[in-house]
Amino acid sequence: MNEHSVGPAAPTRAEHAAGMAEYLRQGERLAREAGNRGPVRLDAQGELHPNILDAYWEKGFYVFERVIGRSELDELRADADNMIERAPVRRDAGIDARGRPALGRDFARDPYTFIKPLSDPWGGTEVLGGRHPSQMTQPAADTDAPEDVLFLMHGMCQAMPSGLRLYGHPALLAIAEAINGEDFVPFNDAIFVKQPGLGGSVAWHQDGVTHWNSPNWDEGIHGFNFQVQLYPSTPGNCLWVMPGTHKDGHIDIKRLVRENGGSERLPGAVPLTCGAGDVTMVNRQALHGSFANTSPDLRISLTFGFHRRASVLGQKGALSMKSVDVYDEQRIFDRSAVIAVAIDARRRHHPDETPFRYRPFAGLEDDYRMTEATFERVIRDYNLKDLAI
Ligand SMILES: O=C(O)CCC(=O)C(=O)O
Repeated sequence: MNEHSVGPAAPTRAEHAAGMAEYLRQGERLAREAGNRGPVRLDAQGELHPNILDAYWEKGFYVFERVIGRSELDELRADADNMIERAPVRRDAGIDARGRPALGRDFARDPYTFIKPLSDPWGGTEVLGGRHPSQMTQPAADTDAPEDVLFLMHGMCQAMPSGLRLYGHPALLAIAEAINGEDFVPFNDAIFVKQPGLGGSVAWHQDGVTHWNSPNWDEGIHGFNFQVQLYPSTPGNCLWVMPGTHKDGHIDIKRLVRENGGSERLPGAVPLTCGAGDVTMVNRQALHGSFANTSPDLRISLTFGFHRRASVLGQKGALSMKSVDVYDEQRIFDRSAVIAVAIDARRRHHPDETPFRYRPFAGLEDDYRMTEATFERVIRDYNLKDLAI
């Protein structure tokens, strides 16, 4: 039993899974009705189809199907597995389970976040600006569960060659441009690892923290996140979204849960179920979250987001970048350079693909070719320069 789950109210893993079953079925029905899914459709100019744009702006999410092909998926899985295998054997250990030095001990930012099995590390805490005000159910894990489980992995552009190449994916960058304008900028990245029977919750939240009271607030001001799914994701392990809530301003989540009889199974939410290689796009203002993974299925989601440049420039750092005084031109340029290098890394690996043309770096491509020196200059510890708002 994990320390977060003691107390008479904590269901066992099996009880939690059984208790979720009807809610998951309802969610699947709502998801079918909501639609908002299909392949990426770009016109001859590389512009995203207006129907997709309309659907995204109406509901605050979209599921792009079959974006990542088989061979790229295999590369991503192998690199993600390598990161998982090279994680420290315990939270603070210097070695992995095979006795090798753990990955990332020399990274400026620790690539690994561990939690107790089936716990909710953020709900009801002040962590991350207190944006997860209501704690999810924390089922008791099976007695043979490990003490800690991997929850998040950071720095995919540094730690995973295929992760850097993914960051330069032409269709995904075309979508980012369509949503956030041709001078769009990056946000951050994180890999959510939700192991079957062990993975924790992400309590209901809205991502953005900076612009709720901005005079120019609108439904896109906090940007969006992609999630690239390495495995099929199911209602039991996937991300859930409350459609249309990106338009609602800052939501009183505690009240929503209270008015739902204290239950986190909020009515009207839809599960973003996916096939392997599908990519979800979720507005960072949409109410979203995921439940303790008491299902038998693994989810690994490569999560990375993009902003409008105007949303970030001149803003104070927030969330994991709280100590930053201001995001100035130089910082934005330096972090955006990761995209330029990623495009070149991808071009070398996929010579038959038309590379994305990232307007802020037009004419500067030769300065951002993927070489060892460029890796050291741009990619090493790039996530210290994340642009969180
Ligand atoms: O994938 C998840 O479970 C949570 C993702 C999330 O909350 C986010 O990307 O903001």
